[in-house]
Amino acid sequence: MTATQEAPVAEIGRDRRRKEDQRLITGRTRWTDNLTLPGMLHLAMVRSPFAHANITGIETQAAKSAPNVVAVLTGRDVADDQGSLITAWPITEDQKSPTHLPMAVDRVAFAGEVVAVVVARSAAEARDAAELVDVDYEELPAALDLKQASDDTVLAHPDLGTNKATFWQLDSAGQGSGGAVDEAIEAARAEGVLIEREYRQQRLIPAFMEPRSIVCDPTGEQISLWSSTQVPHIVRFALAATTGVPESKIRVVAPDVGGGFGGKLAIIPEEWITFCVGRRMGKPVKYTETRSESLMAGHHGRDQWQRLTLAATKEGRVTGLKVDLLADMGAYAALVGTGVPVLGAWMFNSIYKFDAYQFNLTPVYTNKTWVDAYRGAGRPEATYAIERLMDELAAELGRDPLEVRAANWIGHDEFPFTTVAGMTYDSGNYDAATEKAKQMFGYDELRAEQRRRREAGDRVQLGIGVSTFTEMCGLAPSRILGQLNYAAGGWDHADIRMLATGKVEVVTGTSPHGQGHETAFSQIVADRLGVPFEDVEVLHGDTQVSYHGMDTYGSRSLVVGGEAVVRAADKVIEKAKPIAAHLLEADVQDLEFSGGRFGVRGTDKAIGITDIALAAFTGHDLPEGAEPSIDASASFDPDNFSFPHGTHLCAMEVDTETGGVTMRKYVSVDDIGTIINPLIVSGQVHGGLVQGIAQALWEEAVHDDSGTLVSGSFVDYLLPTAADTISFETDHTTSPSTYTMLGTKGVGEAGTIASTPAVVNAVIDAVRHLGVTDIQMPCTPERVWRAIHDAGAGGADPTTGAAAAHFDESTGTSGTADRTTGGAQ
Ligand code: MCN
Repeated sequence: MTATQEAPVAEIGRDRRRKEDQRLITGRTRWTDNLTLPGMLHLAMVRSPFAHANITGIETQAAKSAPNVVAVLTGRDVADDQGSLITAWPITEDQKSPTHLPMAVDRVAFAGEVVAVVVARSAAEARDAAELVDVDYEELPAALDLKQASDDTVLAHPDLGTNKATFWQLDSAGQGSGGAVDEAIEAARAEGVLIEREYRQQRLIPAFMEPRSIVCDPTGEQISLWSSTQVPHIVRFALAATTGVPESKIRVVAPDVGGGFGGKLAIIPEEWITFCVGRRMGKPVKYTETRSESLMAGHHGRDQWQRLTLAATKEGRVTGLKVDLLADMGAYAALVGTGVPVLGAWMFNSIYKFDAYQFNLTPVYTNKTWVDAYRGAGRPEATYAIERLMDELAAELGRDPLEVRAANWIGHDEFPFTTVAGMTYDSGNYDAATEKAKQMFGYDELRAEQRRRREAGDRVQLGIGVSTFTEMCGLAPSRILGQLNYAAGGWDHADIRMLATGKVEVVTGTSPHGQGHETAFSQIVADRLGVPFEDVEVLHGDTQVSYHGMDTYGSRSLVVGGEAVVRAADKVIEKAKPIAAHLLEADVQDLEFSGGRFGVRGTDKAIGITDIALAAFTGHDLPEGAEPSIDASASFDPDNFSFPHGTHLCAMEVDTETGGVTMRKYVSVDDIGTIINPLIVSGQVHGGLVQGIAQALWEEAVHDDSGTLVSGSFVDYLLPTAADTISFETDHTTSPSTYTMLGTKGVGEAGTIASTPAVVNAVIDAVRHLGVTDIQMPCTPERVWRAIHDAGAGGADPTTGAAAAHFDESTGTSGTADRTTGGAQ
């Protein structure tokens, strides 16, 4: 036992390739759909082709007689078992939430809703037989357009009497007064600058790589459910709450999951149906959705209309912001769907200081698939609005957009800073991130080039887009969630098991689906306990292994789950200390822990923590009263969110004759506090950027007049590939969070939140001199061309935005637009 051992290299901050990569990238893992159990049956769903219809009859005989069909069950057949799927976040006490049965019984409320399920010996036979189920529908008028639906002329659910779920407000002048913001608006109208705009957040589809798949095995002591989900703990809770089966009798396993992006943050009808059918059959059953089902009937994201009024002085100081938001809920209140726009409510003010703010939210039901979290959930929508508005303000004042932002943002010496929306930001340095981004981007040079090209009247014009964003992540302080009527807490949990062989097992309540927790959490534990990175194993995603947890979403896993790991590690050290003192024949007070070893100050006597784990395991020589284990557990509930920020700069070239757009340069400087694994972080930023850029340029879920999803395949829903993007330049600054022991902030959504406005601002900046002040997303060549054409034809309306006046949802043909069109080189 000596203290003279080399201290391990610091793991935190080190580029580590992901431990998970080998099995994930080579496809050697077992996805849910790979699972085959003895005697397993297969399910296929029968789905409504109508957006809104009464079910007047279902004929199942032909399907039942099909080869190898074991059963056909309709909603009525399981009526006694069915309860409404839960919504965890009714945002007000009086929120109206339509009953959401996993299988419709009398009426369907969106195209794709399940009306029956076929059980067969193979998936192919189940699908073939599903075609034979004959459902009689009586079509009803459908509420499809968000704005029209808010007028209640056609009801998505006639029994609710309205499409409006509720009304929710945040008002800096006190609930409902509106005084402060109205005063700011009137003052700006009289002698300042007033920017009034209406922006559309189009509907998006969280198109993860692995479609959802579920296996239920009811044959054991417990009912086991494997699901490609982000939230095994929430699924277990929801199944117990809606089926009456005790939680302790349900095991939910999320094996390796091929992405989620919020789209697997739910208890989905298909999970409930698979669980229910498995129990009824008494045999293992499996359901795997097709890609078409995934796009059509999984939940969608965004889908809002934002009416915005920004008040400022002539000198460019923002004085107030009013937001009136219509949010499409789709047919049902999803798990956290109504809460998504509420998350945005605290972000419209972003990094800017002003005194008057009012946010008015009306969530509206329509006859389309329901809307829930999609990467960023509420925060990208808010960031888009404010970052577009700041550009409009700069344009109105004829000033540089970064200069106008800098004049309004919180100074780095002003933290912690409580915003007009009531959030207290932990830390940040907007000047530093912006300066770094400007240097990397070559901001001044590109502005000079832009001027030259404008003066020369080039066909291809250059635009520069800015987004100086912040977001709140690390969902979430339970206390705040409680105040917001959220049904659960926001804590997370970790167990650390110090094995006798010197290895360390870490159990986390988070449930990664591509984020690399096994690697990053191993790095944290390796540093904290001074053990080799390779000796740490991180377990997750099985409620039997990780009994407590709140899963993965809201960029929470590191700042909540990772902090629980830190605290558990510290408890391990505390537990090991008296044993170390005993074995070293020293006083506890004289011990210091460093590099994985307890040493006696002033001597060379020391003992490694893994030796203490072995000593505890044998129990041969422990101090009086010591447990024969140094394992420890910790739950962590954050005091606050964490507030990453950054500056993103984008250069776009726009062909003024074709409307084609080409990205030339993208620079991001993110500040996420302490970074655990820079390689993982840069992967997260890159992936996030692509998703945000895709909203700006390509993706849109389009329904036709009957409510059928037109962009129902990847031919029409333009999910980008690596070939569609350029090589991004990413870097960071570091303002450690003051709310986490490691100083970390989340990163999983930052790229998506920041990039959409940067890109659209760049496209508009390229053609602003032609009179264009707005182009609705996605900025397809057609929309860009129309905006330029209409502005040139005198159609530009500086108050409402040229293209907004011409935006026609029915011709919103982004689904068939060619993303390579344009050829602006
Ligand atoms: N990290 C780090 N240092 C930091 C912050 C994070 O090293 N300062 C690491 C973390 O340890 C973790 C990863 O970066 O390995 C992401 O961490 P975090 O920001 O905590 O986000 P979560 O792990 O909670 O992941 C959720 C987030 C969300 S909300 C969406 S949506 C999203 C995303 O992550 N969906 C993803 N990234 C995704 N990545 C993949 N591959 N697939 C998805 O579906």
